[in-house]
Amino acid sequence: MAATAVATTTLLCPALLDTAFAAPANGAPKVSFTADPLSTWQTNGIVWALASTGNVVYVGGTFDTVRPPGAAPGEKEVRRRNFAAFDATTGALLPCAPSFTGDTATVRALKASPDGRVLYAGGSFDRVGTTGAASAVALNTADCSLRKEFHPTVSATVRAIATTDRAVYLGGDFHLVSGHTRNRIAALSPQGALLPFAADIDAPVRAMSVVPARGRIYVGGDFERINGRRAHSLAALNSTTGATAHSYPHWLPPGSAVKSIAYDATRFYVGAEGRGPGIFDGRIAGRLSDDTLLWRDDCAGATQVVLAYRGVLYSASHAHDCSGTPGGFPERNDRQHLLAQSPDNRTILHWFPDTNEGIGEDLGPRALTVERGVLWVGGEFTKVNDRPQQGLTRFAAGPDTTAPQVPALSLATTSPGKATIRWQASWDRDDASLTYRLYRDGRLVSQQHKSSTYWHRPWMSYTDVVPAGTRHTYRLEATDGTNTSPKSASLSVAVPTETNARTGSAE
Ligand SMILES: [Ca+2]
Repeated sequence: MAATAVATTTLLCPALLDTAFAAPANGAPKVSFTADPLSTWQTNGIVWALASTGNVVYVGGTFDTVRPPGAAPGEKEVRRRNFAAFDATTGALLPCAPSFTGDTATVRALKASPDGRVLYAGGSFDRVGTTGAASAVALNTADCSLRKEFHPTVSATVRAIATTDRAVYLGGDFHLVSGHTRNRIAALSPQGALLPFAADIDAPVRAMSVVPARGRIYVGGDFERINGRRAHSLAALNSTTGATAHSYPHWLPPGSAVKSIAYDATRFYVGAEGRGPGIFDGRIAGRLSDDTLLWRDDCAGATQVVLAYRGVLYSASHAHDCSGTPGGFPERNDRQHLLAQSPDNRTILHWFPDTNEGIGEDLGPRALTVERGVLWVGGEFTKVNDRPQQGLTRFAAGPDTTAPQVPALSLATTSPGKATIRWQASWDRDDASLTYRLYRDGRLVSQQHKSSTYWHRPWMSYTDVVPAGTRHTYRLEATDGTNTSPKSASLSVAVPTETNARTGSAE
């Protein structure tokens, strides 16, 4: 089964919560993916939604074509109108390709049924293939055919979908569903009949996550009131009736809105985006059993999506200034667009694949899903780890393929019989501790380990004891344990005699 998140909704299969995996001996959870992207198809526009089931990843958004890995925009393009499907393991483009069309057509939400047999799609569109539709449809995953009985008419954009065995929840901007008043949230049976569930919400719903075991659906968005009472941006509703089960009046400041909700066995997680002074852009964890706030992470940089998978909380944002977060970084010009954190205490883990901000609102990644152990990332980026890659990328448990850059050597001091060589630690996107090997005249003289991040690269040194008056060449290599850098440029050192002045030069 898949753990799935899109920009608007997340559901984690509790069976995936392997507690042994989640809590290794040193206490820090283990990230399931390297930071090296797998070869992946691309889109020519923004990916807003991802869903996965049965070794297929479904991609929705605002795009006209997809193109193979490595192709530049305009090259080798294949027609796909706002929807595409890929083999989750190989990444291959699949023939499942209904066109979602209409004025300013876009797919904003995708969600599989719990049994994986049906894929629900929402957004803003009035035709799917040759069939008329009204912003929400269902596809049979077995053959990609439209489920004819599921054809609600939704009066405006659908931005979030959540599913149980009995209900399909739609959230968004609408007021009417199949001719009945439903203000921004509605539930249908899997056969497409409108259910009595109703909640009166005063502004768009952008995120939903339903917890069947607790009879609740968590709802996030731009709203201030639900069912006639104040509920700023986040609420839990009775999943049968729509009655407000809990609101969280002080969890988010004015100006911040929930963009994504996920949960695991014991907690739920919220990702928020804010505008203006004093806003909240980060992530919050709450306890499912009693709605206690467990932690708030106030990194800056608009969180678009959260995903809980195997004991780690993944998120997409443009994080900058995480100085208040354990393991976090100070304000910098370069923003970090993907994060892995401990769900226990929000500690930022050493996993730093990155995208650029790209097109659209310049927000980088917007959707996440995991299928068959592969993390898929969709959004509006045009680069991944500084290389061209648009709209989609993927990360797997291996292989780790990138060697750390090798630092330049410099001469710190010499004295008769001694030379001190120094260098600044390198960094690696998915290994905190790197090993540095220093060679004198081709022979290993020092091996040192040092932890580093891209914002904290300590200086390192080695004092070599050599006969006075001799001349030597030093080179360095850095390894993450799997990939070893080429050796550095050599540093030539003349070790002085008692009467000789100190000298040293890099060649
Ligand atoms: Ca590595």
